[in-house]
Parts: sequence; structure tokens; C-alpha cells
Amino acid sequence: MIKEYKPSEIEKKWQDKWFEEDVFKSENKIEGKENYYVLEMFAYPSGKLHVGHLRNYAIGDAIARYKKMKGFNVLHPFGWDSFGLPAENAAIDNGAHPGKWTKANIDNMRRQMKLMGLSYDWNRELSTYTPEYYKWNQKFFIEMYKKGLVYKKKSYVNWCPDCNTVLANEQVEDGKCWRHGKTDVIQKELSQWYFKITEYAEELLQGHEELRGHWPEQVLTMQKNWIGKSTGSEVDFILDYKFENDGNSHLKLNDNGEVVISVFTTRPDTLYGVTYATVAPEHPLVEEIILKENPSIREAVERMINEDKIARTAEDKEKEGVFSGLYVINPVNGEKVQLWIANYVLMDYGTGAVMAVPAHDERDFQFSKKYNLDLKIVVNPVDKNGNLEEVSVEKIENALVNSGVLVNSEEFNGLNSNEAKEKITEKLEKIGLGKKTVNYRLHDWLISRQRYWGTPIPVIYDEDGNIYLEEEANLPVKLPTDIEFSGKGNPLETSEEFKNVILPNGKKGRRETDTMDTFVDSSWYYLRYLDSHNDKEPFKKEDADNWTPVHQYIGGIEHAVMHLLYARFFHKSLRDLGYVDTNEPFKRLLTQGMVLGPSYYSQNERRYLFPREVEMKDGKPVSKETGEELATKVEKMSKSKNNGVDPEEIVKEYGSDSSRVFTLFAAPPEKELEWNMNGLAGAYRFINRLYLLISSTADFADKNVSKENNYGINLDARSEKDKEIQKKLHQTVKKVTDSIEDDFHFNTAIAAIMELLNDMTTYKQNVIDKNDISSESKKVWHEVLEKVILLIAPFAPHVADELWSDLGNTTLTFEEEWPAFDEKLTVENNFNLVLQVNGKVRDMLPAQIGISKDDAEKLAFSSEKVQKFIKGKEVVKVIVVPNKLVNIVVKG
Ligand code: ANZ
Ligand code: ZN
Repeated sequence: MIKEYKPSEIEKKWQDKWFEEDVFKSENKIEGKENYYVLEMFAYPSGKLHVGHLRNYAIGDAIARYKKMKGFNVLHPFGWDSFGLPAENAAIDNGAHPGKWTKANIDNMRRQMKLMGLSYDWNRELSTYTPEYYKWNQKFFIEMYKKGLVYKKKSYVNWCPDCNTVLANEQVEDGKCWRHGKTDVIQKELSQWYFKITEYAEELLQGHEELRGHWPEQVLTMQKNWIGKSTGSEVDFILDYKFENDGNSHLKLNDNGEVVISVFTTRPDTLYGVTYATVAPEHPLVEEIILKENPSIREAVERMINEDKIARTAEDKEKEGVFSGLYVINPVNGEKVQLWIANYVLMDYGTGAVMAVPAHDERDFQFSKKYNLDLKIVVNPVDKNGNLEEVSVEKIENALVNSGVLVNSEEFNGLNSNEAKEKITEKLEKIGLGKKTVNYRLHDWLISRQRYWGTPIPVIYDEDGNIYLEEEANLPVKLPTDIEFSGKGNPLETSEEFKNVILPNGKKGRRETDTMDTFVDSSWYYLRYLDSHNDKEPFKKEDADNWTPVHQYIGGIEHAVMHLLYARFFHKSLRDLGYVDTNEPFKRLLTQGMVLGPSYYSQNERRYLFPREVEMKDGKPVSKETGEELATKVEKMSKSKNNGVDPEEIVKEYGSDSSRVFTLFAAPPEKELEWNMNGLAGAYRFINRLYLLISSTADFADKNVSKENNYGINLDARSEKDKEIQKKLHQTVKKVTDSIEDDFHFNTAIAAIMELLNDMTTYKQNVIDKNDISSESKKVWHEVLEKVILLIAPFAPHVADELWSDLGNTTLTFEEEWPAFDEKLTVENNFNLVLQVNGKVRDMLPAQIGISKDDAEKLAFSSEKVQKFIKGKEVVKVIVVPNKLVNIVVKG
């Protein structure tokens, strides 16, 4: 029976069946089965799938289907990261409520995903914008607040005037907003909510040991740099100033009521080289003392505060500063040095104050040159032979930043830098003016957003600004609907009903109008899937312990620091709140590579052309309309380059199966994938060939035999061709299994199936079509067909189920066991033994690999052709090269 391959019909037929019968419904526990949790990062509902989604889901689905067939209890859910700015901007632009826009987008994307036939358990679908979900964000917030993991602090924050909201440092790129590439981020002083992620800095770093080998090393490195651990000392300088303490001071004071300025340094060995000290312009000392004593420098200070914080510390950034008029005292030698305010000192690193050593620190060096401050060499560089190099303050053109031997440092002279670091810190500890410390570059996580479309922070203030937590019985604090989306300020401020509340003590209260950063939503959603409709608790602890860490997480590398670090922090916080026992959210991480496509740029029109506007002329791309030769590049698919492809169109035209097979075949999952229409067409042809071959030979297969009794094949009764195809089959099963187990290298797995298909085609032509059939051929063919269908099932599930039913099966491939292979059948068991007489080849005979020397000799003498050449001659010796040849040397 010859059928035509019609992907749209086949795919619709099977999707209807799968979804109507809810075959992907999963259980939290199945007796005797090991759990396997495979999770693709949930999606922001922008409205349409892009090709990066297609790739991500094809990978995840192949893993889910494979693991299911391997006998695991697989959890494979999907959901929507559905709070955030774009919905709100759409509301401003077209007046529709963000919820309406979001819901419509989710519906459309879910529809598109269903066209792909992905094996998600949609019963577990979640959406973070629903009160049923964000209620738990609020509960966690309250519990974390009670545990000291949430706090409110006034500080300078990054502010995007276009977003009209605060940005995390991670959301500022080169001083611009990550969403508004042209908008300068400014600094604004605001009171904001923070999660105390720094409390977990060390654990987040140490946890890498558990993840190493399972996460891409690149991601671990990015997290490590982000956490930025550095070991050093804190050194206390006393301000030379008579301070009147009114009790409201934020400054650090010693027992004598003197102001202490602690600095963080990684180079305590340079302490004798300090020639001045600096504080950040935001340091509390500046407002409390310096500007009172010296009001004329206010303008300079404010200018520094408004500079971009990230650029401020860059090596090549012009250093700026102003003398405070005050002095501090060096704790080791009592020297009085000037105190400056400098832009290159940041308030939120270390202590916000620095001991300046211009001879040994490059930034201090540049600063001292600009403002004519002294230099003092205290660490003398040494040459290869350990001799002191000759250096002088007048001659150096850069700071001497390397370690060396101490000079000009009293009792520490002659020590090397490392010894001196220890000894000087010991001395500081002894006199109570310093200690060893560790510093992290990681900051606490600022979660306040002055936006509507996020989780309301469950806090109320009384008229004096005191903080009250919302009572748990009142959760969720829902977003109000009487809102104006004008694009100015925080829309929540426009709802009187939301803002004005009565406190439990009967007094008037005002509700917090900040909402939570959407990264809070994505920090624990993988746990919610375990029980996504539970309205009593966020999830059950038993489930969490059984299902985390997630066995395989899959997503983009762009989440290396923010999402993946926040989720790790959240998981550890939830552990410490008693919600889980495990330490990490994700055991294995696969970061899929980007999808690239060719772009065509027209110089004349100054724009990127769409592929449909381009044709090839003499192998070069030209504009169809003007004939202009176009500049072409292969780069990340994006709207701005007009080089994207629409997954829905692709799926409609070629089918989900071919689209998946193409994305999985064209590159290993972690590598970049170059989109290529010819490649896609090639995948289609492959599926088509497979489909035609199997459906046209299904009748030939002996369906009375099955895997239960090894298809009833009598190995000795097979023809040579049966043996060959069966060997190829078993080799392919092995190859495909190994490739998947080896970090999901689906590309080599599919390549192996393609090879097998070639051999199957040959078998059909030589055996089935020519009717050259052994007693076992039909049984062998049944095994071949069943197994190749199961092998392709994780990649092309629709066509697999169609062919599976063609073979008379009533089950789905998804419910079948992954095919087995017999190691014995995969090895080459025959070879041609070369027979020589006096070094000349006279015959070749098939032999078993591993044949003994004696048997090989016997075989050689049994050959009639050989006999002809040795007849009547004396055999001098017989040389046997194992598994290769026999050479008979004769004389006469
Ligand atoms: C004196 C010194 C001498 C320093 C020397 C370096 C070399 P890492 O390694 O990144 O942790 N520093 C400390 N706090 C700072 C702040 N808030 N803003 C800007 N710079 C700050 O860097 C630590 C070094 O950076 C510290 O060691 C301090 O300068 C500076 F020869 O102290 B050092
Ligand atoms: Zn912005």
C-alpha cells in the first residue's frame, strides 16, 4: 500500500488523539518508576513563538519522550512568565488592560505550541500573573521578611526615565536601559525593597562544586564573577574631627565618640604607602559632616553622584574628586592624611571608603597625578633573581601593582607582600583597628518596581511610615482594576481603593504601591508545577524533595546570572524556611545555542531586506527590485535584521516533525544553529522517504512475531542480507542511544538513523522487491520497522505514531519501551580472509572474526584455487596474520 506523506493531516490526527485522550498527563508518583523532571524555561507571552522557542522545545520534547520510553516517570510541564513591562506598555498604547493583552498572547502561543505536538502535561500549566500564583510570592515575601531576608533601604538606584522604574544593575548595559538602548540611566535616591541574596553569597559560590560537570562551565564562571569574592582586610582610620553626636548619626563611632572610617583593601601590605583616603560621594560622612563644614563643594559632590555608577570605576574613566577639608589618621603610623571624595569609589562595594596608595594602585595613581598628591613606594618589585629592582617615585609612569618586598614600612621591611599582608593585619587586630574580611561584589537583590503589572508587595504603612505586613488570611493582595494607564508614574498610585486601607488597629493605612521584580516569579515556578492548582499551599514538601533538583533544565545562556542565580538563592531560602530539603533547583543545565540566519543589507536603501525580496544572481544575493548586490552576514535572528523565520509558517509548510528533525539534526543543542531552508527541505525529504519506505513495506513484515521473543528469529537461518540489515539495525540502536546519553547529541543520533534508512532502502530493493526471501526475512523486517519507528519517535513523534499504527499497533510510541540492542549482533562477525601463495592473492573466503590460526590455515588449504597453486610443491612455511590473511610459502 503506497500512501502519500501529508504532514498536516497526520499531525492533526495524532495531536487530536493525544490531547483528547490527555496522554501526557503525569503523576507525581508511580510505584517502581524513577522520576525524571525535564524543564524548558517558561515563556514570556510576547504573542508569537520565535524560532529560538522552536529549538528550545524540540530539544526538551526529545528528552522528555526519550526518558519516558526509557521507563522514567517523566514530568514535563509548561507555563507563562506573564508579568512585566511589555503588557503594561501595550496597555498605555492601546488602552486594553494588561491582563487582556497577556491572556490573548498566551492563548495564541499555546495554540502554536500545540501545533508542534509537544508532550507537555497541560494540566499543570501555570501563569504567574494569576492571583493563584502570585499569592505565594506574597507569602514567601512575608516569611522572608520575618526571617530577615527581606528589608527596605534608602539608596541611590538606577532609574530609567522611559521605563519610569528602578532597574537592577544587571539591567543597565553601558549606562543605558536594557529595554531602551538609547536612554541614559540616571541615579535617584529612593526607599526600596531588597532580598538579602548576599547572605547566601558564599553558599552560592560553594554550590558550584555540586553543579560542576552538569552545568556549562561558562555559566559557572559568569556566576563566579558576578558573586565576585575577594579576600582582604578592613582597616579603621579615625577622622581627625571633634564630632557632636546627636544620636541620629549613621556613622560608625568608637568608644571615644570619634568617627571611624573603615576601608576595605585587598592590599594591607601597602598600608604604609597611604598618602590620602577617599570616600564615595554617597558615603554618609559626606552629608553628615563634610558638607556641613564645607558647603561649597556640594555641587561637585552632586555631579559625581549623578554619574553612571558602572562607568565610574572603569580604568579609563576620568577620575574626579574634591578635597573634603578633613583629615584621617593612619592606624599603623599615626600619620595624618587628607580625606577626599572621589567618583571612582562606590558606596555599595566594601565599605564605600578606600585607603589610597597611589604608588601601588593604578586608579589612585591617576588620581594623585591629576590632583598633585604624594606617592610613597612601600613594596619594592624584585627581579627574576630575587634582587630588589631600582625604582623611584619620580621615575615610575604607572603604579607598581605587583607584589614584592616591603620597604619604608618600619618593622615590616624585608617581608614579602604575602607575609606582610598577614603580619600587618595581625597588628591591626591587636590594636583593635582592623581585621581580615571577605567581600563580595554581589549586591542584595533590589525587587521594588514602580509598576502595575507585577506582584503587589504585601505591606502597609501607617501615617508615620511604620511597616505592617499584610495578614496571611488577606492574601492574595490582588491588583486593582480601577487603574489609569497614562504612561506617567506608577499606575497603582491612581487607585484610591488599593492605596487606602484600614490597619488592624483601626488607624488609616497606605498600601505599598511598588510591585515585585518579575524575577521573583521565575525563581520558584518549577516547584509550583508539582501542584499547580493547590490553593492551600504553594506545593507539597514531599513532592519538592522528590522532584528537585530538576533533572534537566534547558534555556538560553542569557539567563546565566540573573534568573539562574536568583532561583538558586530562592531555593536555598525556601529550604531555610522549611519548604524543601534540597539545596539546588537545577541539577543539569543545558544552554542551547542561538539560531542564526542570513541577513541581507542594502547600502542604497539603508535597510535590511526580507528574504522574499532577495534573489541569487551568479551566486550572489541581489535585490529583486533594484538588482543591487547586497551585503550578507549570518547573524542572530532578530526583527531588526529581518532575518527571522516564523515557526508557525514553517510548521504549516513542512510539518512539526520535519521542523524538529531539522533543528535537532543541524547542530548539537549547545551550539549555534544556522537556519537553512535547504536543510529544512532535506529533513522533510528524509521523513518522507522513511514514511514511504515503511508504509509501503509494512505488509511484508511478519506481525506474528514481536520483541517479546526477539521476533522469533533463528539467527542461523538468516540470509547474508538479513544478517547485514539486522546488524546495521542493532548498531544504529546502540549509536542513537549512546548519542542521546552523551549530552543529548541528537544530531549524531539522527545521522545514524539516516544511514540506517539507506541500508533499509537497499534491503528493500534487493530482497523485498526481488523476492529473494529467506525463512527469516519477514521476521527480521518486522524488527527493523518497529525499532526504527521507535528510534525516530522522540524527534518526529507524529509520523512515528502513524507508522506504528500501520504496523497494526494500537499503542502510542510514547508509551512504548525504548528499543533494545544485542551487543553480539552489533559487531562485525564476518570478514574476508585473504589467501596468498608466495605473497600473491589467490582467493578470499568468508571467516569468523577471531578465527584461530589453525582454523585459518585449514580454511586456506581447503580453497580449490589455492590448491591449484601449491600442487606438487613443497610447503616451506605458512604465515597467518590474524583476522586478515594467510600466506603459504612454497618451493619448487
Ligand atoms: C588599597 C590598595 C592598594 C588597593 C593597592 C589596591 C591596590 P577587589 O579586588 O575588586 O575586591 N576598593 C575598595 N572598596 C572600594 C570601593 N567601594 N570603590 C572602589 N574601589 C574600592 O578590589 C579591592 C580594592 O579596590 C581595594 O584594595 C581598594 O583599593 C579598592 F596597592 O586598597 B585597595
Ligand atoms: Zn527603560
